[in-house]
Amino acid sequence: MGLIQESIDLAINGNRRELARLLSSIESGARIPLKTSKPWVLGVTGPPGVGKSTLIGTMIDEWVSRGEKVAVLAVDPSSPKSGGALLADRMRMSSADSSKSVFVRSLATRNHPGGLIPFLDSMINLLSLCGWSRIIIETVGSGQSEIRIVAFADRVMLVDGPDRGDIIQAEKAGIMELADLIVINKSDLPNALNASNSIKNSFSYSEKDSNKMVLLTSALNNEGISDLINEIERLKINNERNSLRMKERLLSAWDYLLLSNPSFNEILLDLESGKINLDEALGRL
Ligand SMILES: Nc1nc2c(ncn2[C@@H]2O[C@H](COP(=O)(O)OP(=O)(O)OP(=O)(O)O)[C@@H](O)[C@H]2O)c(=O)[nH]1
Ligand SMILES: [Mg+2]
Repeated sequence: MGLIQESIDLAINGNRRELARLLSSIESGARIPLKTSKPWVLGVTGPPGVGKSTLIGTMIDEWVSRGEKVAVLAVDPSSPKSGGALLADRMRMSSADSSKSVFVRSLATRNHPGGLIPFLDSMINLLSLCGWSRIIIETVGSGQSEIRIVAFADRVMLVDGPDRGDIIQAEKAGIMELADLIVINKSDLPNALNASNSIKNSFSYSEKDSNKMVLLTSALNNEGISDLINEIERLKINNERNSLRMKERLLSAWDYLLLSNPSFNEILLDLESGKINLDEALGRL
């Protein structure tokens, strides 16, 4: 306990090695006692290859120039050249001063069959306590598990490309519902404006979506980034979406509890062999 407190104090005073070590301990199951702080978290998700990491890189530059300290948790970076590694390379190349204001960490869900839930919250709290004023969670895709991860953020940004197929995917998965802000990246490509107009058009028919922002950016040409940051800073917590997010958080905590029940596998076997039925299995759990 004393040692851990010492380590937390060092991390709070800016020791990045200590911070990294604490994050690893949390990832391997340690419960670290933290004073509560109010973290600022943005969840970023969207289909593979739409430019999330590149865009986050430009957003970091903008935030750092405004005096913020930005930490990124890249969940399941799909290739070593994207996600965490891409951002880390980028930060190494930028000036020493700005790299002091940036912290990037990759997380792999495959190491955690029960999901990231038990430690994502603690990691975010620790980062916030250590002075990281803007915390970003990047995930790839728009399925159920991504929804559950971005539900840990109080603000959610969906990034899409100019390709209509990607957008339909997001609508199907329900991530569109959860997002406060939709960004069509690659605005330098021909179909981007069309894609953005068609989303705006579909929102205009629905009362709950009519105030949802749709923005165009080109991470490649650094266009639209400052406007994007302005809009994100201005976002108000939307009660309806907030309650959707709370529901996802509760459901994932519940799933985790269920999966980590020591009798789970035994009950599963009894179900398989027909010894018990579903109701009885639930009762035992
Ligand atoms: N034309 C164009 N290309 C872009 C833009 N932003 C990113 N790219 C390119 O798109 C490709 C994918 O970029 P990433 O930033 O790795 O995309 P990602 O969404 O993080 O990818 P995953 O993490 O693998 O899902 C790279 O080749 C980028 O250079 C943009 O605004 N315009
Ligand atoms: Mg990426």
